[in-house]
Amino acid sequence: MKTILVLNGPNLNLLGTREPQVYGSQNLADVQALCDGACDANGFDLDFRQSNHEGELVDWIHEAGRLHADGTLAGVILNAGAYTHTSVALHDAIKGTGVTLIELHISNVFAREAFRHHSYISPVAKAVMCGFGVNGYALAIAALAAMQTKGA
Ligand code: CA2
Repeated sequence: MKTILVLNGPNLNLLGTREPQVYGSQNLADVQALCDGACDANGFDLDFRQSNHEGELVDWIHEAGRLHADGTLAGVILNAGAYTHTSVALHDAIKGTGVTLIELHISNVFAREAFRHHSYISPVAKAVMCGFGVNGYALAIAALAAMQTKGA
């Protein structure tokens, strides 16, 4: 059974504590449980992590690249939080490993402030999802399952 690595960036540990109109009322543990159910339903193991530190996220992308090359990792779902809009380091890490990665945002970033419209992740991501709320995580897991089946 292959693993899906779900990575969450800065401040996502605060999910459910404020801005429910933007991010909903579920917390990160709820999101992990949602991902667990979606991985069970699609025949994946789940590895779910969160960090407020850019370098730690870079290290985890490198680790994912090794596991992807070994054939034990189906792909990465990355909600890089605000690092989406700032991090050349994450861009380079994803590009350098060649890992299959879905960029995910809970909110529709294009309906928000202009500084959220640019992403350093999108050019090196396999696909980009935003605006589906936390249910986007389950949709992204189903999308990775479909990619495995169709070899996309
Ligand atoms: O919509 C998303 O998932 C974002 O990646 C969330 C980031 C934001 O910087 C991106 O532009 C879009 C922010 C995550 C912080 O989330 C919090 C939620 C509730 C309370 C505090 C922080």
